[in-house]
Amino acid sequence: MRTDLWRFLIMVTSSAGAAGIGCAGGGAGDPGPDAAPGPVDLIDDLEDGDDAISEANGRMGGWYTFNDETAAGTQIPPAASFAPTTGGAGGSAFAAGTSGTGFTVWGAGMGFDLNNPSAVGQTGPRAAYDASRYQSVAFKARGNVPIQVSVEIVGVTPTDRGGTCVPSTTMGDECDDLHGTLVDLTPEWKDYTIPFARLRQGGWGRAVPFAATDATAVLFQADKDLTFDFAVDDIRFYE
Ligand SMILES: [Ca+2]
Ligand SMILES: [Ca+2]
Repeated sequence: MRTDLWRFLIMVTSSAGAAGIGCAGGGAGDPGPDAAPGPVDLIDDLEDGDDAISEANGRMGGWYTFNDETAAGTQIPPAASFAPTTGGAGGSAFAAGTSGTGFTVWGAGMGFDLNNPSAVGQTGPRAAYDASRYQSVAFKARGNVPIQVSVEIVGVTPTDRGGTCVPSTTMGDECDDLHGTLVDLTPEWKDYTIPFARLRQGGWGRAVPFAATDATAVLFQADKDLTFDFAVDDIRFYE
Protein backbone atom coordinates (compact mmCIF):
# COMPACT_ATOMS: atom_id res chain seq x y z
CA MET A 1 0.00 0.00 0.00
CA ARG A 2 2.76 2.37 0.91
CA THR A 3 4.33 2.04 -2.52
CA ASP A 4 1.10 3.29 -4.03
CA LEU A 5 1.30 6.32 -1.84
CA TRP A 6 4.76 7.06 -3.08
CA ARG A 7 4.19 6.38 -6.73
CA PHE A 8 4.51 10.02 -7.60
CA LEU A 9 7.54 10.70 -5.50
CA ILE A 10 9.67 11.40 -8.50
CA MET A 11 12.88 12.19 -6.71
CA VAL A 12 16.05 13.02 -8.55
CA THR A 13 14.65 12.28 -11.97
CA SER A 14 17.68 13.91 -13.47
CA SER A 15 21.24 14.34 -12.38
CA ALA A 16 20.66 18.08 -12.45
CA GLY A 17 18.53 17.86 -9.33
CA ALA A 18 21.17 16.05 -7.32
CA ALA A 19 23.94 18.31 -8.55
CA GLY A 20 22.04 21.41 -7.56
CA ILE A 21 21.40 20.13 -4.08
CA GLY A 22 25.00 19.11 -3.65
CA CYS A 23 26.22 22.57 -4.57
CA ALA A 24 23.78 24.19 -2.20
CA GLY A 25 25.05 22.27 0.80
CA GLY A 26 28.76 22.01 0.25
CA GLY A 27 29.71 19.07 2.41
CA ALA A 28 26.45 17.58 3.56
CA GLY A 29 28.28 14.38 4.36
CA ASP A 30 30.93 15.92 6.55
CA PRO A 31 30.39 15.11 10.17
CA GLY A 32 31.74 17.63 12.59
CA PRO A 33 31.22 21.23 11.56
CA ASP A 34 27.49 21.13 12.17
CA ALA A 35 27.52 18.67 15.05
CA ALA A 36 25.63 19.22 18.27
CA PRO A 37 24.40 22.78 17.74
CA GLY A 38 21.93 22.58 20.61
CA PRO A 39 19.96 20.29 22.93
CA VAL A 40 19.22 16.92 21.41
CA ASP A 41 15.82 15.27 21.09
CA LEU A 42 16.02 11.60 20.12
CA ILE A 43 13.43 10.59 17.53
CA ASP A 44 14.29 6.88 17.41
CA ASP A 45 17.18 4.53 18.08
CA LEU A 46 15.25 1.43 16.94
CA GLU A 47 16.26 -0.41 20.09
CA ASP A 48 12.71 -1.48 20.97
CA GLY A 49 12.79 -3.52 17.77
CA ASP A 50 9.44 -2.39 16.40
CA ASP A 51 8.38 -0.39 13.35
CA ALA A 52 7.34 2.82 15.15
CA ILE A 53 9.36 5.85 16.17
CA SER A 54 9.47 6.65 19.86
CA GLU A 55 6.38 8.51 21.02
CA ALA A 56 7.84 11.71 22.43
CA ASN A 57 7.22 15.44 22.21
CA GLY A 58 4.13 14.98 20.09
CA ARG A 59 5.70 12.65 17.55
CA MET A 60 4.06 9.38 16.58
CA GLY A 61 4.45 7.43 13.40
CA GLY A 62 5.72 4.34 11.69
CA TRP A 63 8.72 3.41 9.60
CA TYR A 64 8.18 2.24 6.02
CA THR A 65 9.98 1.55 2.80
CA PHE A 66 8.89 2.85 -0.59
CA ASN A 67 9.95 2.54 -4.20
CA ASP A 68 9.00 3.41 -7.75
CA GLU A 69 7.26 0.06 -8.33
CA THR A 70 9.51 -1.08 -11.16
CA ALA A 71 8.19 -4.58 -11.87
CA ALA A 72 11.59 -6.25 -11.66
CA GLY A 73 12.70 -4.26 -8.62
CA THR A 74 13.25 -5.92 -5.27
CA GLN A 75 13.49 -4.25 -1.86
CA ILE A 76 13.95 -5.49 1.68
CA PRO A 77 12.06 -5.04 3.91
CA PRO A 78 8.83 -5.00 1.89
CA ALA A 79 6.75 -1.85 2.01
CA ALA A 80 3.98 -3.47 3.99
CA SER A 81 6.08 -5.01 6.74
CA PHE A 82 8.91 -2.86 7.95
CA ALA A 83 11.13 -4.34 10.64
CA PRO A 84 14.41 -3.05 12.08
CA THR A 85 17.61 -4.77 11.00
CA THR A 86 20.05 -6.21 13.50
CA GLY A 87 23.41 -4.56 14.04
CA GLY A 88 22.95 -0.89 14.84
CA ALA A 89 25.31 2.01 15.25
CA GLY A 90 27.73 2.05 18.15
CA GLY A 91 27.26 -1.63 18.89
CA SER A 92 23.52 -1.23 19.43
CA ALA A 93 21.09 -4.02 18.64
CA PHE A 94 19.00 -2.47 15.86
CA ALA A 95 18.99 0.08 13.05
CA ALA A 96 16.61 0.94 10.23
CA GLY A 97 17.97 -0.60 7.07
CA THR A 98 16.92 -1.30 3.52
CA SER A 99 18.49 -2.95 0.52
CA GLY A 100 17.43 -3.62 -3.01
CA THR A 101 18.04 -3.33 -6.72
CA GLY A 102 16.32 -2.91 -10.04
CA PHE A 103 14.40 0.33 -9.62
CA THR A 104 14.64 2.34 -12.82
CA VAL A 105 12.14 5.21 -12.51
CA TRP A 106 13.18 7.22 -9.45
CA GLY A 107 14.55 4.74 -6.97
CA ALA A 108 13.65 3.51 -3.51
CA GLY A 109 14.03 4.40 0.12
CA MET A 110 12.68 4.37 3.63
CA GLY A 111 11.50 6.84 6.20
CA PHE A 112 9.07 7.56 8.97
CA ASP A 113 6.11 9.81 9.62
CA LEU A 114 6.28 12.37 12.40
CA ASN A 115 2.55 12.61 13.09
CA ASN A 116 0.55 9.62 11.91
CA PRO A 117 -1.63 8.25 14.72
CA SER A 118 -3.03 5.37 12.68
CA ALA A 119 0.47 3.95 12.31
CA VAL A 120 0.62 3.32 16.03
CA GLY A 121 -2.89 2.05 16.60
CA GLN A 122 -4.51 5.39 17.32
CA THR A 123 -7.06 7.32 15.31
CA GLY A 124 -6.45 10.42 13.24
CA PRO A 125 -5.14 11.44 9.86
CA ARG A 126 -1.53 11.67 8.74
CA ALA A 127 -0.71 15.28 9.57
CA ALA A 128 1.99 17.87 10.11
CA TYR A 129 4.36 17.98 13.05
CA ASP A 130 5.68 21.31 14.30
CA ALA A 131 9.45 20.92 14.23
CA SER A 132 10.14 24.65 14.33
CA ARG A 133 11.83 24.45 17.73
CA TYR A 134 14.59 22.46 16.02
CA GLN A 135 17.38 23.64 13.74
CA SER A 136 18.55 20.36 12.25
CA VAL A 137 17.95 16.66 11.86
CA ALA A 138 20.81 14.29 12.61
CA PHE A 139 21.44 10.57 12.33
CA LYS A 140 24.08 7.90 12.06
CA ALA A 141 24.29 6.04 8.78
CA ARG A 142 26.25 3.53 6.77
CA GLY A 143 25.78 2.41 3.21
CA ASN A 144 27.13 1.76 -0.25
CA VAL A 145 25.40 4.61 -2.10
CA PRO A 146 24.70 8.32 -1.60
CA ILE A 147 21.25 8.97 -0.19
CA GLN A 148 18.89 11.88 -0.47
CA VAL A 149 17.78 12.94 3.01
CA SER A 150 14.53 14.90 2.98
CA VAL A 151 12.15 16.50 5.44
CA GLU A 152 8.72 16.32 3.86
CA ILE A 153 6.34 19.22 4.51
CA VAL A 154 2.62 19.54 3.84
CA GLY A 155 3.12 22.08 1.06
CA VAL A 156 4.64 19.49 -1.26
CA THR A 157 2.59 16.56 0.05
CA PRO A 158 -0.44 15.65 -2.10
CA THR A 159 -3.86 16.21 -0.62
CA ASP A 160 -4.54 12.46 -0.59
CA ARG A 161 -1.60 11.95 1.80
CA GLY A 162 -2.41 14.63 4.32
CA GLY A 163 -0.85 17.55 2.48
CA THR A 164 -2.00 20.72 0.79
CA CYS A 165 -0.46 20.18 -2.65
CA VAL A 166 -3.24 19.69 -5.18
CA PRO A 167 -1.91 17.01 -7.55
CA SER A 168 -0.88 18.33 -10.93
CA THR A 169 0.85 16.90 -13.95
CA THR A 170 1.93 20.30 -15.20
CA MET A 171 5.68 20.63 -15.43
CA GLY A 172 6.97 22.71 -12.53
CA ASP A 173 3.75 22.38 -10.57
CA GLU A 174 3.97 18.75 -9.45
CA CYS A 175 3.86 17.58 -5.84
CA ASP A 176 6.56 15.63 -4.00
CA ASP A 177 9.49 17.86 -4.92
CA LEU A 178 10.86 17.41 -1.40
CA HIS A 179 13.27 19.58 0.53
CA GLY A 180 16.42 17.53 0.91
CA THR A 181 20.13 17.20 0.52
CA LEU A 182 22.46 14.52 -0.80
CA VAL A 183 24.62 12.66 1.72
CA ASP A 184 27.57 10.46 0.76
CA LEU A 185 27.66 7.36 2.94
CA THR A 186 30.54 5.06 3.81
CA PRO A 187 30.52 1.38 4.79
CA GLU A 188 31.28 2.42 8.37
CA TRP A 189 28.78 4.15 10.64
CA LYS A 190 29.21 7.91 10.63
CA ASP A 191 27.25 10.74 12.14
CA TYR A 192 25.54 13.34 9.96
CA THR A 193 23.81 16.58 10.90
CA ILE A 194 21.59 18.30 8.36
CA PRO A 195 20.59 21.88 9.20
CA PHE A 196 17.10 22.63 7.93
CA ALA A 197 18.64 25.70 6.27
CA ARG A 198 20.53 23.38 3.94
CA LEU A 199 17.45 21.61 2.58
CA ARG A 200 16.62 22.40 -1.04
CA GLN A 201 13.93 21.26 -3.44
CA GLY A 202 15.03 19.46 -6.59
CA GLY A 203 13.56 22.27 -8.68
CA TRP A 204 11.29 20.19 -10.93
CA GLY A 205 8.06 20.54 -8.96
CA ARG A 206 6.00 23.15 -7.21
CA ALA A 207 8.23 25.64 -5.41
CA VAL A 208 7.30 25.83 -1.74
CA PRO A 209 9.33 27.58 0.99
CA PHE A 210 10.53 25.15 3.65
CA ALA A 211 8.48 25.42 6.84
CA ALA A 212 9.60 23.38 9.84
CA THR A 213 6.15 23.92 11.34
CA ASP A 214 4.74 21.73 8.59
CA ALA A 215 6.93 18.60 8.72
CA THR A 216 5.26 15.30 7.92
CA ALA A 217 8.11 12.83 7.48
CA VAL A 218 11.85 12.25 7.28
CA LEU A 219 12.94 10.22 4.27
CA PHE A 220 16.14 8.51 3.13
CA GLN A 221 16.27 7.58 -0.53
CA ALA A 222 18.61 5.97 -3.03
CA ASP A 223 18.52 7.13 -6.64
CA LYS A 224 17.32 4.92 -9.47
CA ASP A 225 19.54 2.29 -11.13
CA LEU A 226 21.48 1.53 -7.95
CA THR A 227 22.03 -1.67 -6.00
CA PHE A 228 21.69 -0.17 -2.58
CA ASP A 229 22.20 -1.28 1.00
CA PHE A 230 22.08 1.38 3.68
CA ALA A 231 21.00 1.87 7.25
CA VAL A 232 20.34 4.74 9.64
CA ASP A 233 20.22 4.87 13.42
CA ASP A 234 19.97 7.31 16.33
CA ILE A 235 17.84 9.77 14.39
CA ARG A 236 17.29 13.00 16.31
CA PHE A 237 16.50 16.68 16.12
CA TYR A 238 18.77 19.39 17.46
CA GLU A 239 17.45 22.67 18.78
CA1 LIG B 1 20.17 1.44 17.40
CA1 LIG C 1 10.38 1.89 18.02
